[in-house]
Amino acid sequence: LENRPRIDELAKLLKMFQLYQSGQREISTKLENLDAEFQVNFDYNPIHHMESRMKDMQSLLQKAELKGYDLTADSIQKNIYDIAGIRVITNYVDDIYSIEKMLTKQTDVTLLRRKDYIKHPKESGYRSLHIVVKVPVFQSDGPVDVPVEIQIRTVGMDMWASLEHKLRYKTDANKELVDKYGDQLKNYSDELEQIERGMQDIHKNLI
Ligand code: 0O2
Repeated sequence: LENRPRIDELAKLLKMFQLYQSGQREISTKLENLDAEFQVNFDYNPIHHMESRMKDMQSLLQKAELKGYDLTADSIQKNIYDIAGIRVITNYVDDIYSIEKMLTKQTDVTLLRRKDYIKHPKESGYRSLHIVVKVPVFQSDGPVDVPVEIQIRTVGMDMWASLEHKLRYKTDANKELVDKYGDQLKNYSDELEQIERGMQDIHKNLI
């Protein structure tokens, strides 16, 4: 990194990290509570599992630099929304939208951004619902609103995204291989969508 942040900016960034981590915990707890309530009332869990991650400082600064933002806590806070991230893996496609609805209608949760890559999949075949919500974190001197990015996807979409991510970013795959497997994966993404919808229909008919 050419423009490393100054020490006082670094201190601000570390403070911001702590705050965002609290925001992440607030949202994780809300999701866990909703899932637990579903188990009691409907004998069904919409959430298969959840993963939380904080963007590490290096990739945060790299992203800010790449996008041309100032490497200051203020600018990063204003422009980057995925510092605190939660991935929610559901059993079925409909569970994705019910979880979104149940979470965003809570009075202390506000929807800031929404990208529906299920209705509009990416060129690669990537499918997921991405939302950014803000939630208040109560600090010693009062509440501060914190944005948290939530990626909601089915087990099938998650399996697909992990393999595709590996193909594109993790391996030093040559272009030929990336093209070949990329096309194959795009087809699998469409097939998976059909299979998951078909399985959801069976599931609904069994209730
Ligand atoms: P990581 O470590 O997974 O977080 P923005 O964040 O809005 O400024 P962008 O590119 O508009 O940037 O965000 P987008 O595309 O809505 O979401 C980015 C994240 O979605 C990526 O995070 C991936 O996790 C996932 N993603 C998006 N497109 C694809 C895709 O084609 N294949 C796979 N496997 N995942 C995808 P990062 O930034 O890679 O890092």
